Amino acid sequence: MASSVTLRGYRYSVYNRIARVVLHEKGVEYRTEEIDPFAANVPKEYLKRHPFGRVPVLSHGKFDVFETSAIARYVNAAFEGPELMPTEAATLARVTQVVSIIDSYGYRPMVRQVFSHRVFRPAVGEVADEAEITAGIDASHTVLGALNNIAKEGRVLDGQSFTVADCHLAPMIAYFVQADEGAGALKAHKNLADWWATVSQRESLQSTEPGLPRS
Ligand SMILES: N[C@@H](CCC(=O)N[C@@H](CS)C(=O)NCC(=O)O)C(=O)O
Repeated sequence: MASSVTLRGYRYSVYNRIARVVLHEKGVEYRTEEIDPFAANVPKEYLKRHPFGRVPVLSHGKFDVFETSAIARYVNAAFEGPELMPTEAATLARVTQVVSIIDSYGYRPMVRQVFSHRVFRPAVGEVADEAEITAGIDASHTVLGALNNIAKEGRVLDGQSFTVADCHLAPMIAYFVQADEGAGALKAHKNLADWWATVSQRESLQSTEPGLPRS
């Protein structure tokens, strides 16, 4: 029987990968539909599901949901499989905080500036802007420092527990460290680097590796 779950997204989107990591961790079967949000003509049908034209959107039967942290929490609650949302108040606060930190302060500098300019653009034959990379690395230090403090405290990002925070952060770090400057910046934050060394080996990360396009 065809799966009732569809993930519409762009193969190289870090947010698309977050949703995929959650689906893999929960053991949910799903089909994918490729939508490039950067293309000139995003299909009108897609914009009905996502009025902001971003990716991804998850559909479960007739139920559609966009915003990746909502997708992650929905998948966690709607399906069997390991529990990815802690209930203890302080631990839950840390999970929410990690997701919010990386969305609000990390995605733009670490993915859109550092990864896109150092790794993705050259892969598709576009020119990298060194000033963007420098600005992204400068901004990443505060983000990595805050996340390192959370990892050091040990409620989440300890390399043993596995929550929505790990699912959300890991694809961002995976892109960031593909740039030498990103890998160097992470090294300065020992607890976070130790977390990454463990989490990057998980099956859900390995099997959702998007690779790079060819120019
Ligand atoms: N707040 C959204 C962010 C999603 C997002 O920004 N996705 C990027 C791809 S990684 C996108 O669709 N970008 C298209 C654009 O910026 O026009 C979420 O949590 O799902």
